[in-house]
Parts: sequence; structure tokens; C-alpha cells
Amino acid sequence: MCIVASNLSTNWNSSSVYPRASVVVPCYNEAARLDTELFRQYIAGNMQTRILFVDDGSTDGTASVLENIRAGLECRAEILRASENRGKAEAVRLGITHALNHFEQEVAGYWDADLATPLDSISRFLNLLDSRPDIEMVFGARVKLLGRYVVRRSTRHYLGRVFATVVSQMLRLPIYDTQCGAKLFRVTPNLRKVFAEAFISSWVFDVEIIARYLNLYGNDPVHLERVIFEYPLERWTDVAGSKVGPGDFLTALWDLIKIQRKYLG
Ligand SMILES: Nc1nc2c(ncn2[C@@H]2O[C@H](COP(=O)(O)OP(=O)(O)O)[C@@H](O)[C@H]2O)c(=O)[nH]1
Ligand SMILES: [Mg+2]
Repeated sequence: MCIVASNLSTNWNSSSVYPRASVVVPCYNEAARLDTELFRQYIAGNMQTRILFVDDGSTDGTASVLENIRAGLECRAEILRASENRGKAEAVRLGITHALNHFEQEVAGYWDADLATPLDSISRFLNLLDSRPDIEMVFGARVKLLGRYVVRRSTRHYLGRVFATVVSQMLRLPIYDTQCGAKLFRVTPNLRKVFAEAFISSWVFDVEIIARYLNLYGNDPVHLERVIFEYPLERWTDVAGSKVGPGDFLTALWDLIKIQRKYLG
């Protein structure tokens, strides 16, 4: 049995198969941050989306929190487990490849478990992909504009801006925010190729994804510029309890060097 709310948000074309999107939520030791009610409300009320939680070796109560979220909503909530922790990049890759191998969907992507980007942005991204067939991927962008609620600690904001500037120079792509944990992709043969092999970077695999697309587009950044839509989020909050520490900034820069050598050299 699957509980379904009556006020379904189905802006999407209702003639298609449901769920039309699979969204991977990587979860590592997230028992304290997972919001059971918000996830349950979203899954119950949105027939267009399947949520795939990926828990690789959490040592806290993540497994039971995920079971509670899924109870009664099994048709649109999956839990994938791996006994060994392999990092966010591999967890996301596991979830996306599972979705591509087991389900039919038009869109696949990933969303951080702390809901720094609220789940209701998923339908905004989906509507955008629906209205813009030329776009292949929608990335959340944390832009502090008036009238939006984007709250980020200033150190992370400035480190993030430095990082984003380096990345956009490296990719020759005027991208504003590569690191937001809210991204959806149209399911295409290229998406399968991009997620086929393990990433060489752990925290900046988002950049590696873009570099892989760039290779598939004949290293033509202009082509890539036409198919990526950066969506300025209405709401983004820097949720406490991040697993990224100050030392990870240096690891991230080292990962960029590895990406440059492997894909952009
Ligand atoms: N499955 C899995 N998820 C991870 C791992 N490391 C981080 N994550 C998830 O990645 C997302 C972002 O993590 P977070 O610590 O909030 O990073 P930040 O928002 O970039 O500071 C969350 O959903 C985490 O649970 C991991 O090793 N395995
Ligand atoms: Mg976070």
C-alpha cells in the first residue's frame, strides 16, 4: 500500500509514466538531520518523483530513520544500502545507476539530505526541464538576491566564490555555482556515460560531471553553456552539521588539479 495525498502537485504533463523523476538522496550518518515529516509529506504528495536514499555504512540511526520515512510510501521511496562507506560521489553514482538500470524515468538527479535546498524546488526544476526541451540539466545556484532567502556563512560564501571562479576559468564555462547539492539531469545516453565509471574526486565530483559532459560534447564549452540551466534558488540554508571541514578546501583544489589533468589537459 502506498499513501498518496489528495492535493498532488502535478504541474507536469499528466500523460507520462509516473514517477517521471528519480532523485537520489545520499545519506551518511544523517539520523539527526533527516526530517522525517518533510520527506514523508513530499513523497506522499508528489507522484512525479521517486526518492532513492543511499546509505553507505552509516553508524548512527540513519537506517531506522530511513525505514520510518519509507513506511507506507514504498512505491516512491527506495533505500539502497552499502556496507562500506565510499563517500558522497560514489553514493550518488550508485543511486543514479540503480535508477537508470531499474526504472524508467525522464529525469534523474541528486539532492542533499539536510534539505539545505527545500524539496519543493524539485518541481520547479522539473517544470523548467518540461518547458525548455533545449536544456539537459538544471543546477541549483545559491545567489543572494533580494527577495530570496539564501543564508550562508560568510567564510563559506567567500571560499565558495574563489572556488567557483577557479572552476569557471578551468572549464571555460561561465558557471556561477558548481557545488550546490541540488541537481537534476534529463535522462539521455550521455547521462549514462557520465555516471558509468567511479569519479576520481570525492567532494568536487560535480565539477567532474561537468568535465565529463564537456568531453562528450567535443570539449566545446559553448555547447555545454546552452544545455545547463543554473536556477537561482528561492531558498537555501546552510544547515549545521556539514561533513565538509576547512581542510577539505585544499583537498578540493587538489581534486581540481586531478580533474584538469584527466579531462581538460
Ligand atoms: N551516502 C553518503 N552520503 C554522503 C557522504 N558524505 C556526505 N554525504 C551526503 O552528502 C550530502 C551533503 O553533505 P553535507 O555534509 O551537508 O555537505 P555540505 O552541504 O556540502 O556542507 C548529505 O546528504 C550527506 O549525507 C558519504 O560518504 N556517503
Ligand atoms: Mg549541507
